[in-house]
Amino acid sequence: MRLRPHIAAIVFGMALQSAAAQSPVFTLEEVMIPMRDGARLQTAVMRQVGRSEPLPILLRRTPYGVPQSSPTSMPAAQKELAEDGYIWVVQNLRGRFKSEGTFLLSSQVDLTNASPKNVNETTDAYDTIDWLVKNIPNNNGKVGIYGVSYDGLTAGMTLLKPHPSLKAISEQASPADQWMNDDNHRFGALRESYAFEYAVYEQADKFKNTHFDFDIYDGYEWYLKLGPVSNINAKYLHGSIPAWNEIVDHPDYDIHNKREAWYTQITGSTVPNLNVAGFWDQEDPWGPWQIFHRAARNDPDHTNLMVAGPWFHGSWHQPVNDSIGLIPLGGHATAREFREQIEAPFFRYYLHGKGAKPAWQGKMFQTGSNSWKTYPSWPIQNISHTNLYLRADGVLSFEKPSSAAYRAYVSDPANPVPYRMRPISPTYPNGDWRRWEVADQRFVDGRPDVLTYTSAPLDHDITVTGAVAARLLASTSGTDADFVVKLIDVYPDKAQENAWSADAGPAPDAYARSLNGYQLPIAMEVRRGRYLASYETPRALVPNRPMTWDVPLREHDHVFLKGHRIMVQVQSTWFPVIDRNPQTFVPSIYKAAAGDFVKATQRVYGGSYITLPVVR
Ligand code: PG9
Repeated sequence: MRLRPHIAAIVFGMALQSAAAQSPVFTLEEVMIPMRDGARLQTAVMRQVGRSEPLPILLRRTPYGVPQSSPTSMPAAQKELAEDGYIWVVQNLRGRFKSEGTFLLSSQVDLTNASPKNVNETTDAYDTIDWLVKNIPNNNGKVGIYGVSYDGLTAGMTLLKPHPSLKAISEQASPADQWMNDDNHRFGALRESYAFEYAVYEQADKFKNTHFDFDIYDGYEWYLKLGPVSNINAKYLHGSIPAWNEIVDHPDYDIHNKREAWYTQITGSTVPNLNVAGFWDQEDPWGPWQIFHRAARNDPDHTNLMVAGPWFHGSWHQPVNDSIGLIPLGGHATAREFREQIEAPFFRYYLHGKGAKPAWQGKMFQTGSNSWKTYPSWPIQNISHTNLYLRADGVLSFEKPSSAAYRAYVSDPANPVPYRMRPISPTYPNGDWRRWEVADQRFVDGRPDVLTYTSAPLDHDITVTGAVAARLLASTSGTDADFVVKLIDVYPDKAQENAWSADAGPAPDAYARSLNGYQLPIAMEVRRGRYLASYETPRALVPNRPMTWDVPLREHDHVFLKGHRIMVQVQSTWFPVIDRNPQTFVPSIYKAAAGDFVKATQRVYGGSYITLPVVR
């Protein structure tokens, strides 16, 4: 069958290139693929130069734009896969760039509605695959879909109604529930800077990714001057960004937000799926685990796999990943190792029929020990749930304190704790956003509104593999409040030899780039008081009444090494990644007025603890 280009075909001719090194590695054609409702989606089809045998198709669906030309060397993210050979297909989602239709920025799927007008990312993927296997010459009839983040979401959503030719999925850093714990919120607490900047990025202009033009250099200062969240529309967007309007119109876990949680419709491992998560993913650290756990409920053929490593959002596709921020990984190039030893063999088996079926359920790069671990099943069973108690004297102890004495601080929305060191760069493009979750927490340690609890230096390694959680016994003098809990690995003061001599001393900027005394976050999370009793119906807190605050801290695989100390920090603001809680209960924080934001006194009681899944 012939490939029929509907838009100008871009074909790269070898004749135009003088040196072989300059030759494109793909031929590239652009096609418009029709969907069931008639909308046509802009799609780039790339064939590896020099590969003429029938090949499987590897599809990626994205809102960020398709390639307009071929690279002259194989991109790092594709290199290992390209050795097996694929027909690479990249498609713009409906309503993005030249793709027709409307980009809703939505993951709603109604599986009960068979109307051709009922279109969503699941049906668009289905129709695309159907068209590809019938129209792309020399394909072997097998299709894989993969991608990171939004691209991963569109991959994951194929689980709901897979095309029969879809033989393998790799959902990587896909969101699962935007209200509960992915990009836009953490258990209903708004990720203000991210949600706003992302909505503008994707919905301000169909034909590009838009960067909001900040008129103040430091993001912390910009958001503080902005005032209440309602000013985003009042002063800047004026209702022009539908995704932002949806966020502020639906503050609670209502029907709309529940419908967005597409993963709840997963019935099992309908197609082999390699789920991939980063332990320091600053955007979607939660979704892949939920997708994995849902599919694991019905996985008779053991085709639902979970991989996680020391990665930022998608950094497993970077050429090199031999450290996480300043933290070295024992000489491992974890990104390349993942692609070479996990990702490529997975697609090789399911799409080329070569190699062995993965005989494990989980593979994690465990930090601290800096080694790959293979788990026949996940979560692992040989763990003891071990509590570490927050004592009123600031000590973190394995022994339960006999007294419920408390520590207190005043949380002031006019002076919130920054979530990363100022000045804070915009989320896009580049800047420091990607790395903030590994930042040394000494930048807030000692603030009067941050409580720090520290253990004695460990006399043996403690391996934490599985779900971490905190349970605070805490109160506020207000009627609403946030509590943020951070689990931190504190490096010894002499963790490493300094790279400078005693006589010459450190070069400018070198001192802070040592690991000595480094406070490395392992897990961090926020809970919002109004949602303690119900996510659907927010309730006011009773001033000064101690309550149990359960703070889930996600799944991890980390060794706290002998000589290190374990630290927990507690605070009530985390700005501007989390919007400020007025600390006065209001029906919707997104409609709060400046006068609603008040200081509050928070107390954290001695019975509070963090539970670690310690490997026996
Ligand atoms: N984290 C981004 C995103 C995915 C899905 C929905 C909204 C945002 C991304 O990096 O694609």
